[in-house]
Amino acid sequence: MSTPAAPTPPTPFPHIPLVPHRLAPNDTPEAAARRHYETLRLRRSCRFFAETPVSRETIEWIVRAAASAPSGANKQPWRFVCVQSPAIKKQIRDAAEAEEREFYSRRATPEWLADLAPLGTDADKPFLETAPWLIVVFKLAKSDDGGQVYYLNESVGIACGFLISAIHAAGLVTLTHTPSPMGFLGKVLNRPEHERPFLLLPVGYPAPDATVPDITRKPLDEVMVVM
Ligand code: IYR
Repeated sequence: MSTPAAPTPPTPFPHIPLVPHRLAPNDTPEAAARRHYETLRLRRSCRFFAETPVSRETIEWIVRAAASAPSGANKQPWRFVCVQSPAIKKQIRDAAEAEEREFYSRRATPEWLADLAPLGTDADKPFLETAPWLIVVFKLAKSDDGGQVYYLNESVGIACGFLISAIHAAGLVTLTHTPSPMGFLGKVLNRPEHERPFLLLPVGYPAPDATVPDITRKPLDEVMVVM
């Protein structure tokens, strides 16, 4: 954002030595990868939040982690709008629930509703007010300087993956909420036209009595092909 608009840098970026992320001397890639998996597999999408506050500093580290993601031509085509204002959270909840009522009563196909039924979701979204923070992720259809962006959905999708794992690493929970259509988010949050809503993630501590559906992931041999 600080550099003036320049279509192509006249000279290549200088290269500097890679700073590797090295494991401890007695650690192994197998053990490290497994530990990471064991941590990530504890992550669950959670719809029930405690009102316990989360500091702004925590959210800032989480957003730094997300914004460290790779992106097409390093354009970093994302904005993370972090909402703690109860009044704005209420506006978002009211508008999201209006869309969701349309979705559940009219827009969703019977097959979609049948796929959602076992998860027990409905148009009520109390978590949009109980969670101490809502992170609304916008994708940038153009750079802030008006320049092109590349692989927009891939880039922002990767950043959202980083965001979700950073939330988990901080001992917090979230869920990916995708009210559809979500144009209202740009209006409520007063965002410029080139910022398009992508995902909405409530962030906080789980409620003490939070439950999650008893679902599992496909076994490795169903998701992995080795040749
Ligand atoms: N956006 C709706 C519906 C919904 C869709 C899918 I796909 C889910 O996995 C869960 C919900 C809602 O948030 O309720």
